[in-house]
Amino acid sequence: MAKPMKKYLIIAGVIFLLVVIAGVGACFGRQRYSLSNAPILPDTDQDGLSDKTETKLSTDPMLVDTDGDLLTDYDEVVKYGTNPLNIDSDGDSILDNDWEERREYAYSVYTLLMIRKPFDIEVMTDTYQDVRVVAGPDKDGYTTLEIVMYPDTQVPITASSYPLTAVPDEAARYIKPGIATNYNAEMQAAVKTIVGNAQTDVQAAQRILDWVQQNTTYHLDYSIPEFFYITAEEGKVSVHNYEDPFPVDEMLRTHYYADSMFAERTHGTCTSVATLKCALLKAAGIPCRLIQTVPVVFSHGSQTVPYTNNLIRTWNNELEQPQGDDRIMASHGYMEVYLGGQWLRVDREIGIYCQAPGLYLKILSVGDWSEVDFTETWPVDWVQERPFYTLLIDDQEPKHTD
Ligand SMILES: [Ca+2]
Ligand SMILES: [Ca+2]
Ligand SMILES: [Ca+2]
Ligand SMILES: [Ca+2]
Repeated sequence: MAKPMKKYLIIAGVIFLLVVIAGVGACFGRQRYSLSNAPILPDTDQDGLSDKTETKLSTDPMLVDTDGDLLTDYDEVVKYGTNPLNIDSDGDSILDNDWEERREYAYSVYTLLMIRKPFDIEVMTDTYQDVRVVAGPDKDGYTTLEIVMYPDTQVPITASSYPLTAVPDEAARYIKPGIATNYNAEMQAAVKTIVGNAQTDVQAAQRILDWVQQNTTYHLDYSIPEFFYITAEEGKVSVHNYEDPFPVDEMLRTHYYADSMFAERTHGTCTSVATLKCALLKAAGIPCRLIQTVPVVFSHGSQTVPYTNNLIRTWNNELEQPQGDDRIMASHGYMEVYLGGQWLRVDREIGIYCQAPGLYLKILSVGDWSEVDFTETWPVDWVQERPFYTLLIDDQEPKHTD
């Protein structure tokens, strides 16, 4: 009996793996990048499209918005799929930059979301999402946001020569250590060995990410989003509402501070591993910031989510059906790294929308978790008392396919 059972388990395992691979493929899109040789290409107007690409597209490599419709060439080509040489791509007399019109050439997901602080409206519009405030904050602290997400966006990855010679001030401040991303001299020396003879920033970053994956392990089988308990004032962290049996000092040592995580080759949840990776990237002189995202397909307790039935595509979110005490905390923290002269989302891989299969909305980016305080507005048990509510969600395949 044992053998057939084992066989079934193996088959089940293979099926599971295939589903995971298929899911990952769906999440990241079809194109795969070979990052070890991401090219160094001049980008005169610094819009994210190389001069070479702009010449091929007949856009102006000296001008960020060639047709003058208020959408950058980069956004038209990479994010929206509209024509960067025509202010009205489909000729219906509505300009490409119209909030609805720009959804007609790429797959997009619309959501109406109520959310409490902390979020940063300034950084919420990026290559994957557009955000605007509708109302609020109300008496309970909820602001209502209108959001359009473009999860199919495939960013072109170009590199800069490494070590970096010129980093704009705006990015340079994200090389400095923070309370959590507290790299030290030992880590700086170690990271030199890890990046070795890397010729580009993308190559160096990839080696650091790989090193962390291969040389550190998840510390114990327990999972808390560490920073939900932590505030930092005047350089000191304090822990609130922490009831886990795991001792506080040990939690801080193995999950929060990058220097001790590095020394012990350990890390905690996604926010924790992002801290360690970010500290090592900073130590390598590569600007890095941490981003926090929230799942927009979300329910809690026994609540059903009829709005997800309206979606054309299926976006599995583990939080859709949390059960009892086994609820999964699936807000997701990862990174944005300044590579090839632009900020790229970096999870386990460079330049992808997300690692987890689901729809995640970026709500803020910070140089260090100590710069943000969730403890006031996000209850520790935030699945029950939610700091964000999706009121409406629908998705749309492109109307035009040319
Ligand atoms: Ca350009
Ligand atoms: Ca334009
Ligand atoms: Ca246009
Ligand atoms: Ca139009």
